[in-house]
Amino acid sequence: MSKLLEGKKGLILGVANKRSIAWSIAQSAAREGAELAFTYQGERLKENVEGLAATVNSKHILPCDVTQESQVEDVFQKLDAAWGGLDFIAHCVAFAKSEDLEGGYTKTKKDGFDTALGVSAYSFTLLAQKAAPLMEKRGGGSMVTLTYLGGERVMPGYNIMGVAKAALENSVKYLAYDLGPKNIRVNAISAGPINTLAARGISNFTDMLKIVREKAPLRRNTEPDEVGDTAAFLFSQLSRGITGEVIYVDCGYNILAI
Ligand code: NAD
Ligand code: 0WE
Repeated sequence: MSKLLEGKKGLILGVANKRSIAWSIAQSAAREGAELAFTYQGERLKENVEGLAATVNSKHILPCDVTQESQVEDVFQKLDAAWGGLDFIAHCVAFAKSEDLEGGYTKTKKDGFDTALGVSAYSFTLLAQKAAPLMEKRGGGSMVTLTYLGGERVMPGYNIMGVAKAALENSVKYLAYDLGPKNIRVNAISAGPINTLAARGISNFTDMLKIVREKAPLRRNTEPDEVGDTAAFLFSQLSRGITGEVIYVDCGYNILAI
C-alpha cells in the first residue's frame, strides 16, 4: 500500500528532544514517506536535533529562533533553494516566562505578555506568511500548530499561555480564510497534557495527568504518537476538506462538563 505522504516535503519546528510532540509528528510523517527539514531554537539544542533528524534521513537542519524574523526568512530561503517549494509545516513552539505560569493571571506584566504572545502566537502568523509562497508553488499545502484546552477555558496556572493559545487558535481561522484560495489549509491540534520538557517544572503536572486518566472518556492519557498520527492526517489528502479547525487529541477530555 502506498504511503500517505509519499513525495511530500515538510518543515518541523519545535523539536527539543525525543519527548517533544514535534518529534512524534516528525516520526509519523517520516513513516508515511515525507521528506523532512527541522529547525532548532539555539546552539544548545543543535546536536540533539541533528541526532534525531539523522534517524529519519533529514538533510536540512537549520537554526530558527522564531522571535528573529531574519532567521525565519533564512529557513524558507534555504528550503526554497533546496526543494523549490514546501507541502507542510508543523509549528510546535510555545514559551512564557516561568513567573507567568505560577500564581494568578492578574499580575501579568506587559513584558511577559509580549513574550508569550510573540513566541507562541505571532510566530505562527509569521511562518504562514513566509511559507505560503513556497506552498503556492506546489499547488497548496497544510499548516498545523499545537494548542491546549487552556486557550478556551480556564486551567489554573496556564495563565498567559491560555491567552496566547486563544490568539493562536483565532489566527488559525483568519489564516485559513486568507490562504484557502491558494489551497493552503491551516489547522490546530489541541492535545491533552503530555509529559514533555515544556511540562516539566509545571507544578502539579503529575496530578493533572492523573485527573485526566481518571475522567477522560478513554480513561487514559494522550500519547504523543496519537498527536503525530493526527498531524500526518492533516498533512495528507485525507483531510483535504478540513481547514480553520481545532482537532482534539485528548482522549475526549474536552467534552466533559464535570
Ligand atoms: P517541548 O519543550 O518539547 O517543545 C517546545 C519547543 O518550543 C522547544 O523545542 C523549544 O525549543 C521551542 N521554542 C521555545 N521558544 C522558542 C523560540 N523563541 N524559537 C523557536 N523555538 C522555540 O514541549 P512540547 O510539549 O512538545 O510543546 C510543543 C507544543 O505543544 C507547544 O506549542 C505546547 O504549547 C503544545 N502543547 C503541549 C502540551 C503538553 O502537555 N506537553 C499539550 C498541548 C499542547
Ligand atoms: O503549552 C504548554 C506549556 C508551554 C510552556 C511551558 C513552559 C515551562 C518552562 C510555555 N512556557 C514555559 N516556560 C517555562 O519557563 N502546555 C500545554 C503544558 C502545560 O503547561 C501548564 C499546563 C499544561 C497542560 C501550565 C499550567 C497548567 C497546565
